Amino acid sequence: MVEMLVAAGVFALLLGAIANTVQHGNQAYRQGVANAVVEGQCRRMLERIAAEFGDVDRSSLNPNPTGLFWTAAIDYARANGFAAGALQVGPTRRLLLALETGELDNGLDDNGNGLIDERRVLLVPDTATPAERVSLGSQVRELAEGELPNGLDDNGNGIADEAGLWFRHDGNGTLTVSLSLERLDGRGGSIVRTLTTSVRMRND
Ligand SMILES: [Ca+2]
Ligand SMILES: [Ca+2]
Ligand SMILES: [Ca+2]
Ligand SMILES: [Ca+2]
Repeated sequence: MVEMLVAAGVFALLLGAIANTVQHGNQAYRQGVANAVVEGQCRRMLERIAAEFGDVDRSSLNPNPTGLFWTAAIDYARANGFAAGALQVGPTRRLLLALETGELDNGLDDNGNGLIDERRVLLVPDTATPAERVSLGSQVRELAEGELPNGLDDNGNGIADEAGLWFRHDGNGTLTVSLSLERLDGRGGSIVRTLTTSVRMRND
């Protein structure tokens, strides 16, 4: 009888340990899936943005963010062929960060999605008609990962208070683009992912 009780006790302990392990495993699994979703979203958005600049005439950048200068809004023109020996460019395009629908820039979560002052990336295919815009994605952070609004370079990348989307030109045809996304993890925290890429522009 004593052996049976001990065995039952051990069995109960074992079951508890297994349940605990499964629960933690599930949490870790869900966290891993959520991280991968945000990372995938960030990668797709960044690739889409970077694809805008593969055939851009580098002299068309406005502003031209060189040195310690960065920008979250940029105008540019894409090459679309040659005519009479001269490069032809299409209409001036624009990428910019805009406040998410329902958000005001006030340090509060106005639209109730748990994110504060979050942005979306908009593409204007022709600045002659600026009201025609395409959204390239949402959940962009107001500031880049690791930055506080204090005039300092908190994340040590050489520029201060940069936004969740920023462009920089090395002055020699390479444009760096960085994107920081944030999403709630459903457990009171948030998932932040930042990806950075570089694009070689045209020089014609
Ligand atoms: Ca919000
Ligand atoms: Ca707000
Ligand atoms: Ca910085
Ligand atoms: Ca800062």
